[in-house]
Amino acid sequence: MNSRAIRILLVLSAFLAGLVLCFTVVLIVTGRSGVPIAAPSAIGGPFRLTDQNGNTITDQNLKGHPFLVFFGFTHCPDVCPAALFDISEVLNKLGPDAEKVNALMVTVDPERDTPEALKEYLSSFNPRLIGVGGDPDALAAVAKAYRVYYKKVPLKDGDYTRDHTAIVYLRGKNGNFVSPFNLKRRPEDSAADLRRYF
Ligand SMILES: [Cu+2]
Repeated sequence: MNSRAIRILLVLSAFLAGLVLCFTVVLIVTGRSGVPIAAPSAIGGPFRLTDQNGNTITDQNLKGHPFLVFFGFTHCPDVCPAALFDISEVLNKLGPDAEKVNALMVTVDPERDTPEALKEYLSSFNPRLIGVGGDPDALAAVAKAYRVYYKKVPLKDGDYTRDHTAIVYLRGKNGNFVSPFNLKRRPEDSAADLRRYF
């Protein structure tokens, strides 16, 4: 074997060793979470709950229009009111076209968020917003389907708050999952984005 062939072999083996290393790193990185990343179609699912007027609301009722959905609660100190405010701004920007979209807050605090409490709370925001409550087990099942985590956190005064996932999801008019919806931009930009799904 001449020296040129040896050099080529050395370069080749270094390249292969690098490939093996890369592959191992990829395996470690992707394997670390232990759970496979959910396919988008696996986020969310059918539900049968109660809106702030005491009427039954199901995923079937929402078909035909895209909808935004997030999980929250009326006693939330900051995240939920901010999300409701942002969504209201987007709906305001849509004007009459706001009728072509639905927006839901599903409660993670069914003990306090009765239909009456949801109705009272949402009266400060865009009237298109739907507050969704219902049976705690049914709500837990919906949250699980959306990969939403929530937990009761006791406060010093004997009261409690809730930790919760605060992602706003966009679902298409067929009920299919589209993506998390970005509200960290100008409301007119969010509104323009939503129009693409009418
Ligand atoms: Cu909140």
